Parts: sequence; structure tokens; C-alpha cells
Amino acid sequence: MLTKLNNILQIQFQKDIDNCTNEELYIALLMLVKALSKNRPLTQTKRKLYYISAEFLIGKLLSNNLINLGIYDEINSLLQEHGKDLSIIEEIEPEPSLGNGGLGRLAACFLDSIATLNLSGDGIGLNYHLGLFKQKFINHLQKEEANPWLQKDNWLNDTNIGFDIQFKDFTVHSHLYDIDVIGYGQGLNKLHLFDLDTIDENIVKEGISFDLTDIKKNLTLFLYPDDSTKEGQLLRIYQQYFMISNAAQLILMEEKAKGHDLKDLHQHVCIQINDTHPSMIIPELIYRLLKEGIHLKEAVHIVTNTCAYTNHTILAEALEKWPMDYLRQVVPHLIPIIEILDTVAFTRSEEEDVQIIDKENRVHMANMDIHFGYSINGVASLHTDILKNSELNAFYKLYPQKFNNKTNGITFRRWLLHCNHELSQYIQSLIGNKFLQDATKLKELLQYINDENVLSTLLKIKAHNKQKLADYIQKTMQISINPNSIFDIQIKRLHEYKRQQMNLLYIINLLLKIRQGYRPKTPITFIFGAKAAPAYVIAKDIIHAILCLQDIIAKDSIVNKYIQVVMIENYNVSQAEKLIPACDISEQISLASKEASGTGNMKMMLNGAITLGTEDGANVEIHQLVGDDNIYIFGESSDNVINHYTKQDYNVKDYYENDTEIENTLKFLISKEMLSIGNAENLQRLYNELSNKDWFMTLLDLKSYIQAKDKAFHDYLNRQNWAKMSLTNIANAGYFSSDRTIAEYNNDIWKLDK
Ligand code: H2P
Repeated sequence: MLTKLNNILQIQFQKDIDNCTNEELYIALLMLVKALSKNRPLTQTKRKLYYISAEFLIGKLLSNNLINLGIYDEINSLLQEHGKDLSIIEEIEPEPSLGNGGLGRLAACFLDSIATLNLSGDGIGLNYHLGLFKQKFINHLQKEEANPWLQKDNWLNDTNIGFDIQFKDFTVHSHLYDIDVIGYGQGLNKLHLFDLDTIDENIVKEGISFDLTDIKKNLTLFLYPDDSTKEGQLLRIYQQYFMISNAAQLILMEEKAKGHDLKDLHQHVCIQINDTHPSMIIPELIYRLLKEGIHLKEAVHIVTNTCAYTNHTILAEALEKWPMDYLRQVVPHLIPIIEILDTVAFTRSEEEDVQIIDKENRVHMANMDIHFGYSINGVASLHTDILKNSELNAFYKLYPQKFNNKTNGITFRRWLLHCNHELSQYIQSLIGNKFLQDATKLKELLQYINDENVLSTLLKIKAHNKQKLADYIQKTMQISINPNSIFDIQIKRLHEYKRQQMNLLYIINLLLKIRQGYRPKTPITFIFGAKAAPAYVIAKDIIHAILCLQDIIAKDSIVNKYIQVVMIENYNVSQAEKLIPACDISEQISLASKEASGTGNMKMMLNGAITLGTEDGANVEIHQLVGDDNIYIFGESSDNVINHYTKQDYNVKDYYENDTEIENTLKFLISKEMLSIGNAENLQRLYNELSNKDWFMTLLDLKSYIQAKDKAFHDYLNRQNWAKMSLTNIANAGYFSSDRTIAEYNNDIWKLDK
């Protein structure tokens, strides 16, 4: 390997390993990985999967690729011998900004597992130049900036492939870039990212604002451009059509190249529609099959048996409904097809809930997916039950056989091997390395549940990871945190249903108690990481309140001995890799029924954190696996929550009007102290929202949250028992390997090797 590396360094920089800089080494390693992956044959199975997704939150790739190629240790020691440090070199890689949250990270984990299981399956998405956005905190407010992540040397390979994409008023020619997806031990697939050569990053002015109508220049600039205006919505339709028309053309091109008859498309190809963003693939494929001379009825049959849809949320805001008028302005050729599909759907059921075009002339993308796809799955068992029994019940009655559950998973390569070397090495020293192929083997750790040595080593590893995180926060944010405090971590997209505001109210409540003389036995560091969608006002107000509170606590010389708040700026995958191994308490506190699954909960459990959560999403399955004693569950059940929504009987005032403690906690948001640091407008708005409406029922669970959290902090003092809980969590995390999830997708939906 040294010779190979030196050869690259010689050719590129006329240097050898001892004289080159870390930047040069990074580029050489990138080229080495690319060269090695070229030697792997592309994975072949009888059928091929195309996973179409608006997001692929792939994270940095260098270490992960080295691990998957099986050369991480070799490279690591080789570099050490020459006085170099792989962990420093890794930092040089910019993180691709191609995703937003769990949905995009799931797609990335899935690609890793699909390749690892040696299944032929490519991702298809867009190459956003400026990605989501870079989050900056200025005056305790989130500010958005462009996040240019594409450097000259990167993982993209230019394919020189492109397609004409026809919109109503003009045609563009796409440009395809591929990233190799290298499986662990075996497997090689592609992530196809489509782009346009005419994109102009210079049209972005002031933060992330730009001319929404200049499609040729803006089409692949940003992921999820602001859609609060008509222009914004049209741009999203342009982006989505660009993504799926490219996908359709690529798929058909590959099929033809294999000599397959397009009439047999469903025998050879399977398309997973990840959330509703790629839904137009259905009418587009029908359109293209018609052009190939296939009859309408047959085309509909073929497409229905090719496409499968994954639902990731029951929140109405994410179930897209595009006005027919807008679609007509962008992709008029799809209109007659959508109208036909709507008519066919109507013949199957006249019930309003299952119509494709509604009375307001909007196209319900999910409804089209369910009628004209062969599978619909939820992402955790509670979520799938809710789809079947309430949200999509009308569809479930119509097509019970299409519904199935696929509980999410995470790749252990990134979320254990890569992010927590020390723990994964230690696990291997205890139970060998079979768990790397079969994650359920982690259960063997349970034999050490009473082994004091093992328990204290687990605590030591956690302490090291906490120290490392503290060093990182010191270095990057110049904030010093106490590595001996409890690390209580909530990291996820900011949304009222995820209830960061409930965590905030807990901290306020604790602050007030400390001021009244209460003294926590162990100091606690509350860590947040979250981006708020730029147009989501209340979410940004919540960030504002957290940042103000962070300051107030830091400046209070009594309170700051016991608690500290840190909100991580620009939370992303690389930071998650540092936060997760250091976590003691994993905050999974969504309003029951609202979090479809969650995957951060799985990552933190795998790294030995204890979940503090509601019976929501995959928390339910974590609870079943670890039992009552190894998790902190609180709050109302999803049934009760759904009932409150149906009966519309939740009145937030009932929860504070006769409870001065809660009332004072809430009022602190608009206290003189907060207002002296923060903005009245933001804080007052948040206060009004929480005290009058509280749509996501923060106060419904606040009391039981306080109790459960206090108990967790108390239990933390019994270090031995905490280590047992931690071990139990690690040992039971095997079920959440994305290898298991993908094996299930393949057995039940894709059947790629049959
Ligand atoms: C969403 C859901 C999560 C789920 C994830 C992947 C949309 O992610 O809300 O519950 O785990 O998809 O299926 P997120 O909220 O993180 O954007």
C-alpha cells in the first residue's frame, strides 16, 4: 500500500509520504480509494434496484471507504509510521451537503447496506452545489449561509452521460456524476447525482436568497429551497421533475443496454420512491413507455409492478400536494397521464381520502404512489400501524396486501466501527468479530453483565469519548464543558413535534429550582444540535430561546456549577460522529405518534447511551428489546394523543393555569432576564404559541418528562448499574443494523436475486 500511495504522491505532487502535507495526503488517499474501488466488479443481481431520493446525507467518505475496503487499519498504521495522523487528515474532507435529516441519512445507510449485501442497487438524486445551508448563530439567532462543499478533488466521477429534460417552456441537458458506493467486504454500486452545467452560484445574494425563477441557473443550487411562495413551489417541481426524468431515462437506457424488453421492466427493475419527492416517476415512466409503443393499460401495469413507496412521516406538510396548475406550467405532458390515473383510481374507490386529484385541483403525490405502486411501507412498527389504522386506513382497506413495515436501521460501519474505534475494538476483544457480519451477535455481550472489569472498561471508554467531545467543542466553539458531567444530548432536525422546546422548558425548570436552593448531585451538560428550516418561524424562535438560555446559565456563577447548555452550530454528520459516542442520555421525546421512526435513537443506543423517550417510533421497539429497566419511558401513548387530535380536546391552559411551577417555567421565556439578552418578538411569539396553542402538546407530557429525566439523572450516580444498562443497550442494538432492514426490503419488496 505504501508503494501505491507514494506513487500517487509522486505523480501528483513530486513528493513522498514523509514530505507531503496533510492536504496532499488526503488527495492521495482519495485517489487511492478511487483506484481500488475500480478494481471491484459492479454488483450484479437478477433484478436491479433504483433508490430515488431527494436527499443522500452520506457524510465524509474517506474513513468509511477505507473501512469498507478492509484497509483502514493498514493505512492507519502506515501513516503513523510516517508521523501522520489519519484522524487529522479526515478533518480535511468537506462534508457533502446533500441531505437534511433522518430521511437523507437513512438513504445513505441503505446504500451502504445494499452494497454490503451484494445487491445491485443504485441511488439516484441531485448534486446540490450549495446543499442545505450552513447554520450560523449571530445574536442568538440562526442565520443561513450558502454551504459550498464541492471542491476540485472530490468523490464525484464525471460520467459524461446526460439527458435532455423537457420542461414546458425550455429544455435543459443534464450532466451525471457518480459516486462509488463501496460495500463492506464486497459489493460496488453507484450513487448517481444529476446536475446542470449552467448553474451559477453567483446568483446567490445575502444569505441564501436568489432569483427563484432563473431555473437554468438555480435548479441544483439548494436542497429544499424555500417553498413558502408560488415561485418556490414551482422550483421544487422543476427540481423533482429534473430528478425523476433523469432517473427514468437512465433506467430505460440501462435496460436497453442489457437487451431487456421494456415490457418486462418490472421483471428486471424495482424503483423505491423515498418519500413523495420522486413520485412523478410514475407518470413519467408511463409517458416514456407509451412513447416506446406500449399500450396505456400495459404501461400502467408495468409501472405499478415496478414502483414501491416508503412513507416517512404522517405530518401533512411532508405529504406533498401539487396544484394541477403548477404542474401544467412545468410538465404539461404529464397532465393527461395524471388525469387518467385519477380516473382509474376513482373506479377503484370513490372515497374522498383516496383520490389523486382533490376538489381543490391538487395532486396528492402519496395517493398516486399507493394506487400505482405495488408496496407501501412505514419505517417502524408503530408508524406502520398508524398508517394502516388511521392515516391511510382507506387505502389499507383497498389494498391490504400492499402494506408492510420495514423498521429503519443504521450502518454499524459508520455508527460504531468508524465513530467509536475504542468501543468496537473492545467489543471484538470480548466476543470476536462475527458481529461485524451478523449484528445480532452483539447479544453475546450479555454474558458480561456482571463482570466488573467489563463494566468499568465500558465506563472508561465513554469517559474517553466525552473528553474527546469536550476537546472538540473547546477547539471549534471555544466553549469549555465539564467532561465529568452527564452528557444529555438531543440532536435532530428542529421541529415542534420533536419537542426541543420541552427539553428547553425542563432546563428552565431546573434553573429555577437551583436558584431556589436545589443542588443536582452531578453536573449536567445539555447539548443540542439542530437546524431549523429557513421559513419555519417558531422553530427558529426555539433556537433563539435555547441560545439565550445558554448564555444566561453560563453567566450565572451559581447555576453554572451544576448545569450548562451548549447548542452546536451547523450540526451535521461529522459532528454526530463525535456526539453520539459521548452521549449518556439520548433524548427521543417526540409527541407519541408523530416521529415515524427515528434513527439517532438507534445510533446512541449502539454507543451505550440510555434512551429517555416517549413510546413513539422506533423507541417502542428499543423498549421491547431492552425491557423496562434499561430505558426511561414517559408521556402519553400514541392512542391518547391521536384521540386528543380527533376530539380536539387538548387545552394547553389546563396544564399550567393551576400549576404555578409550570406557569413560572413558561413565563421565564418572556422574563426580563431573557428579554435583556434576546428579542422580544421571537420570545413573545414562542411564549404565545406554547401558552395558547401548543399544537404538539408540549405541556401534555412536561410533568412526566421532568420526573423521568430527574430519575435518570439520579440513577446515573450508581455507576455500576448505569454501566449494566449501557451494556444491555449495546447488546440489543443488533436488530437496528440497516443490513437487517435491507435484507427485509429485499425479501419482501425488491426480490433482487430471485
Ligand atoms: C424522517 C422521520 C424519522 C425517520 C426518518 C427516516 C422524515 O426523518 O421524521 O422519524 O426516522 O425520516 O425514515 P427526519 O425527521 O429526521 O427528517
